[in-house]
Amino acid sequence: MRIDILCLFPEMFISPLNQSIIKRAKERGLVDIVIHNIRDYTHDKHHTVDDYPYGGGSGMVLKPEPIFEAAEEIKQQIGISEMPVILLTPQGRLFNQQVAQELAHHAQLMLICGHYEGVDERVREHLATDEISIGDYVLSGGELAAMVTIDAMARLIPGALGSPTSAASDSYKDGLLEYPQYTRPEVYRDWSVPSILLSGNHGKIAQWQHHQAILRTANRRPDLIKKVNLSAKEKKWISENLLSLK
Ligand code: 6GU
Repeated sequence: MRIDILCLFPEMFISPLNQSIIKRAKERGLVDIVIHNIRDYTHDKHHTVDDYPYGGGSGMVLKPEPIFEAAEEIKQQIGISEMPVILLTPQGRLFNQQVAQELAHHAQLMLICGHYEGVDERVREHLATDEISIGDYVLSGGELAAMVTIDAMARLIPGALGSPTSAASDSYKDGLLEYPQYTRPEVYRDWSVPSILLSGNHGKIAQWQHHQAILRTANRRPDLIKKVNLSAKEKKWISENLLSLK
């Protein structure tokens, strides 16, 4: 997978993309991330990337020319004319695990990070093929949002994680939050690990974990539990136990 990023602050990406799972995925050749500074595609003496909005108003708007020229040059370099071009913007569709899965299937992606008050509308209309927001809050720019989406995608690429089952057992994979996890010591400050986990009974353990996952989801994220296909037994179990949870 090759990801080209167009942005105004390339330095922001250096540390986050060179740690942990993304670093390993890059080293293994699973993902190639190329960062481009939109400013490098300007032609004037001051390398102008933004201008005042037509119609007035506060803030500046990113000019279309450097963004189009950067995107076109990159497509030409790679040798493909069509690729998904994603504009990171608070006005985009909401990013979630399903969107991460969908995007992780592409061999090439271009991410455009907006800044200031916004991006000239012609970039949305004639260059972007998709617009994504990472949540209902306003960031100073699309760079952090791009990193969030790249992290979520990279870990889905087969071979990126240490264990092939890690991604499959993640929160949200089956629409449920994760069950509680424990490691040694067995007792810490009087707080014991649930005894079922020490029982060696793998069937019972799996059942406990599943029950914890659905209870936790029902408790904390009623919006998510509505979308999960639960058996009549599971629904009954939730209604009986919902109030007993912290
Ligand atoms: Cl993608 N960009 C900005 N600037 N703010 C955001 C966002 C993106 N997603 C949520 N807030």
